[in-house]
Amino acid sequence: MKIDIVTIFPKVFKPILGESIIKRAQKKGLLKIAVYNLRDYTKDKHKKIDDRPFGGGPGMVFTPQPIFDAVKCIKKDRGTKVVLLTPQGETLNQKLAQKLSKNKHLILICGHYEGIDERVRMSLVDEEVSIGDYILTGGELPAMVLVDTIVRLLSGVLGDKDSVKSESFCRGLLEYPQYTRPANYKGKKVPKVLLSGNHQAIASWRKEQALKITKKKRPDLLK
Ligand code: 9D3
Repeated sequence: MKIDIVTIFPKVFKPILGESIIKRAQKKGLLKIAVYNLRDYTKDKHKKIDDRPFGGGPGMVFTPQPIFDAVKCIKKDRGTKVVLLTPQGETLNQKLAQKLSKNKHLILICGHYEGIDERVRMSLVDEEVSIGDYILTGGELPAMVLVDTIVRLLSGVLGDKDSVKSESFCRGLLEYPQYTRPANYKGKKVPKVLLSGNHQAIASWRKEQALKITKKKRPDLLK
C-alpha cells in the first residue's frame, strides 16, 4: 500500500511514522509513506497557501491551486483514493479503517482550522474522515491516527502473536483482565482459575469477564 500525506507541517510526521510497527512495515516493503509539503506546490511567489474568505468573515481559507496541483502530481490512477481529514467527516471506527485498508493508494489531505476552499472538497475528495467529536488544531494528528489503524490491518504487518485474527476471539467486546507473575503481589491474588491449567475453564472465565466489563463500561457495544 502507498500512503501520501499532504500537509503544511511535514516535519511532525517523521518521528511518529519512522518508529516501531510503521517503520517495520515500510522496511518489509508492505507500505510506503511519503509526506508532501503543501507549500512546495504554491505558484505564488510568497508561497502563500491561504487567503481571505469571499463574503467576509474571520480567518483564512486554504486556496485551491496548491492542493489541486499537489493531488495532480501525486495521483496515480482511478485506484487512488483522496481522503480529507476534517471535523465534518465520517467518524473513524474499525469498520472504516478496514474499508480504507483495502485501497492500494491513499492520499491524505490534512485540513486546518482555517478550512479549505469548497471546490477542493467537491472535485478532489473521495472521502472525508474525522477521528471523533472534539476539536483539534489540524488534520495532522488525525492523519497519523488513520495511518496507524490502517497499517496494522495490512497483511504481514503484525506477527502471529499479536495478530489481527485473535481480535475476533472476543470480537466487539472489551478485553478480559490480564495478570502476570507474581501470583500473589503483596496479598493481591490472581484469580485461581488462571492458575488451574484448565484451558476450557480459563476461556469461559475470560469470556464471562469480557462480557461483564463490556456491559459496565461500553453497553453500546453489545447492541
Ligand atoms: C470554526 C469551526 N470549526 C468547526 C468545529 C472549524 C474547524 C475546527 C478545527 C475546522 C478544522 C479544525 C481542525 N481539525 C481538523 O482539521 C480535524 C479534526 C478535528 O478537529 N477533530 C476530529 N477529527 C479531525 S480530522 C481533522
